[in-house]
Amino acid sequence: MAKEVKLLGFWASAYVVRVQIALNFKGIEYDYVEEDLKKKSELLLQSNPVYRQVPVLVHAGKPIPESMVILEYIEEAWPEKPLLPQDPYQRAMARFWARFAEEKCLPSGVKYFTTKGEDQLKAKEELVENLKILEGALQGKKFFAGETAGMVDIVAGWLPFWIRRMEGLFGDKVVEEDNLPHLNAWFQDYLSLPFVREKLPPPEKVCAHLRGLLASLEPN
Ligand SMILES: N[C@@H](CCC(=O)N[C@@H](CS)C(=O)NCC(=O)O)C(=O)O
Repeated sequence: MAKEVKLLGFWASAYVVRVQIALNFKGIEYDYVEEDLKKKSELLLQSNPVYRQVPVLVHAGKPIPESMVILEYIEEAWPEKPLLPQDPYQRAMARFWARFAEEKCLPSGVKYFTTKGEDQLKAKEELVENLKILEGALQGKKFFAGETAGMVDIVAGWLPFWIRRMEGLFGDKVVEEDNLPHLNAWFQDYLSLPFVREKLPPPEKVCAHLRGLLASLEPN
């Protein structure tokens, strides 16, 4: 029988993976529908006519696009096992850091991945600067949310997996014990959480996919 929740996704998308991790954290059952991004389904085009992108969460027939919006929706629709703190100030600050991770760290990570030479060195500097600021939000805690992971961990959660893949591809180190000790420890702690690990795509397959993306950026 079809489930009440459906997720339209693409296996190598960090945006999709974060939604899968949140659903897994909450213990929500769903049907996963893999999209061919070169030949998008009618359901995807109708569900997200503005951006035509994955992820889209369909709950009781109603589509919700955009991963950050989906995460907030999941939190509100299934309030048990909260991802956000109950205290209004702490809640606001969690949203602040989630937004910082999304609006500052993610674009600088993309810049690092898509540039070369001098430009990549500059992009790396900018990325490390932003990660130092983000590291400050850990404030000696194991996770951004405290003893267990929460919203900020899931939003910033692409970093541990995808940064390590980029480091492997470029033979470089961005996050290590020496420059970002707390974030480095968080990388390991986050990736070892069972509800996270279960939803990560195979690392080798992701490396091959990233190599393909890099090749597609090369001028013909
Ligand atoms: N801001 C969006 C980004 C989603 C996104 O970039 N999805 C990509 C896959 S990683 C996609 O659907 N690409 C297909 C396209 O743009 O045509 C979110 O957070 O959900």
